[in-house]
Amino acid sequence: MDLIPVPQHATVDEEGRRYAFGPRPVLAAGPGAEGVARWLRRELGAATGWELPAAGAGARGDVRLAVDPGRAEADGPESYRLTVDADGVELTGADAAGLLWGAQTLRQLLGPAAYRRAPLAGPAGWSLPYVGVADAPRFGWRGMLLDVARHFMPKEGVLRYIDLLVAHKLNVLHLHLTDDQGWRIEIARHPRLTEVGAWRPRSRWGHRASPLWNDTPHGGFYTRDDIREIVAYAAERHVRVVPEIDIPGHSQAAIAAYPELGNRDVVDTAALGVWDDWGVNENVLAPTEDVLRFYEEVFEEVLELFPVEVSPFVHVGGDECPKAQWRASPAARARIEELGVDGEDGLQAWFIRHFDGWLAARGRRLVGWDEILEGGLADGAVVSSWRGYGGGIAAAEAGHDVVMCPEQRVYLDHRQADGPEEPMPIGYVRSLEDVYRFEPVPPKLSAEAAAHVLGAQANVWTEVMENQARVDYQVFPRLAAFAEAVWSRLPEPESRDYEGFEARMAAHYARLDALGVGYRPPAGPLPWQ
Ligand code: TNX
Repeated sequence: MDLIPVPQHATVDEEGRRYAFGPRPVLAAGPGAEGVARWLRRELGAATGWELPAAGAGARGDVRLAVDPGRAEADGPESYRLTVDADGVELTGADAAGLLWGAQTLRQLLGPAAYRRAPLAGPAGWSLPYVGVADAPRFGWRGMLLDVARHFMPKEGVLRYIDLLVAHKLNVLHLHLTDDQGWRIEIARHPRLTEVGAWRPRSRWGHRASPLWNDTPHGGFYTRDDIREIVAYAAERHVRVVPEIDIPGHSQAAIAAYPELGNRDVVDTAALGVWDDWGVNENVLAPTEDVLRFYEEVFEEVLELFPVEVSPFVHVGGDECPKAQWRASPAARARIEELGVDGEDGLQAWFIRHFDGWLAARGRRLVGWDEILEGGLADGAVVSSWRGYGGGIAAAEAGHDVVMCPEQRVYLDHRQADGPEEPMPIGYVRSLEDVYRFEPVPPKLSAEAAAHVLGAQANVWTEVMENQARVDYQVFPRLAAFAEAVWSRLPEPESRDYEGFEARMAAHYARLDALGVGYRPPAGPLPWQ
């Protein structure tokens, strides 16, 4: 059946029988299934030309959708069951999300043409193999981080990525909205964040073969309505969006817009522009009450734009905050005294803990990179473990929820093969096989601590990805391997059947081709890549 990610249980008819659709199939959707019915009409309708009208009273739909909450207990949240036989398609989800994931399986079974936006000419004749599938995800957090700060991805691209996540049964989009190199979300109260902070004169090193790298200015941002649209689009597709506003490091774009946010007693922050280089930046936020208020105002708007149903988790960064300016700044030293915190690290913890409480009081949970562990955290805070598994292990053992995204495994900015022709010379090699053998739960965790691993995400940092073609190249096919590692219940990493996965990938490449995804070809980059 060549399904990716591989389902928990699947059987296919031994006689090879198939259900053949007529030219005008009808759809029966039970209560709670209306959203997925709409999705099928829109997406499968585009590829097949079907209108999928509602089945009349007493008529049996060719496709029958139902939500059966009773199933959640036995099969788990987001689970689905799919049967195809002489009676057509029966798809039942434990919830609407499960139903949507089942619809992805259905689409894969229909074949690559089901991923196109218009029917192909010629004798169509859609059919499905008789199958029985019972499937459920291993983890509730199956995510991808998209860094839209280093290089802006226009709104249409983000919506397309939401569709690509859905096609792989992934359900979290972590949007890295701010960094030294750009501020990408309009904040009405502080307009200079995007008027100034969304634009940089040039990026000093793009991709070596790119005609864009040389002194090309770069910028862009999402308006408030763009964000509302992205969030609504994701919500309809059962994708949670985690907005990230990175503090107190990675903040030079904000300081360029509002110099009072920086450490003015040690640097002339008014002279700073949006950063035109990559790496870890020393221009960090000043540890003042005014800065806290400013960011509370920012987060107030963020919470308004990202409602709790779609974004129960809000990311505050917390990574890579060099302390040199705080060490040099008399004002920061006085603050350390005044607050009675433990040096510069204590100041960083003070920042994060402030927003931890602030977000908790508003019904949200803070997420931060594993540096936030340094300094003590409230119980509800979630840790993104990126510097390997260590932070995640420590956090889980201390009772915090964790999202695993170790750079050694799932940083998709790192190159996927060695070789001089490889267009992305960043980091170490993280091959398709490496990603396939990614295991979110380290074996040394106790069962109790392992229960704190909410799941995992693949991180797409875009320093060297200045357009969608480059993002596609880095993300695919590795995201397909990642999806299987977080959705499916695979054996231990060493005993995983990578060859079997590769064999199934042949069918998956055809789906990606139909979708127009510019993945890295298995034989290596094309000459223009
Ligand atoms: C580290 S991961 C970073 C990012 C970079 C990335 C490049 C993390 C929390 N910080 O700012 O883009 O490495 O691989």
